[in-house]
Amino acid sequence: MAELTPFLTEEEKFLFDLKGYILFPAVLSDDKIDQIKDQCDRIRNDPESLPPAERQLPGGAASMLIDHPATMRTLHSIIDDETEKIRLENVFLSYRTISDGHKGWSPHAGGKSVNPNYSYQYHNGRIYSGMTRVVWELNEVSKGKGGTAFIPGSHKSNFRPFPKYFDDQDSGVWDTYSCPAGSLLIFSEAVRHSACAWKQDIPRYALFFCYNHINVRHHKPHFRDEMLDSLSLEHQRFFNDVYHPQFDSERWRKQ
Ligand SMILES: O=C(O)CCC(=O)C(=O)O
Repeated sequence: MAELTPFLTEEEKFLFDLKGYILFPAVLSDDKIDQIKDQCDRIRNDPESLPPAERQLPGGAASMLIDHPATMRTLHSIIDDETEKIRLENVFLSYRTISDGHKGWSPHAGGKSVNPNYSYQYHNGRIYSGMTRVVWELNEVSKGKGGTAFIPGSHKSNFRPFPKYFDDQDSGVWDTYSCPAGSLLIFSEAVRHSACAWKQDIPRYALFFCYNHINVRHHKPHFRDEMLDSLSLEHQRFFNDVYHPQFDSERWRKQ
């Protein structure tokens, strides 16, 4: 993988702002993909074969993704440039097969919002994104065969409700992607998006990490203490409670 710049390049920032999502192909090595998939297979089929702390994501091998440099340079560019102001509030595995009967198409979100959860703002040369999904595609995805679909730019659209006819998968306003295994997809929850029925012989194997600004939480907390306690201190900080870190300072602790 080429050397990463500490923040998104001007071109990457432009594309994320324009579309509301960005794809980085082939970020993870095969070796790392295998380690994480092995953990996920065991969670699905044989959780007892893992130590208790690794039976919940993002414990165990998956913890290497919590602050992966390719994620952090993006989050530092679109949520906050200080790591301590970024939270990780939800993680799940999206495992889909061609025959699992998953409902597939389900467009949601989109449009400018003053709701802090789904907030997406541009101000003075920088992006302020609220809830942001970081998706690791651990298997290859072919375009139109089950990756997440988006209406590019819809995080900034003004008219609502969204006209029903544009929610049709064939309306012509939707886009999606193909990518090799180990690719990284990052999108603002504010962009209109949808799951798609999975149409490939290999399963969808995607890990969804949901980040947000430290002052906001959308999901109900569900992480178990034994998993959190097993993480390094650098990783534990992503699960801090929802408050501004200034209250950790000596001055506020004395009050
Ligand atoms: O399953 C997908 O591809 C999309 C998931 C989704 O809709 C979401 O993360 O809000």
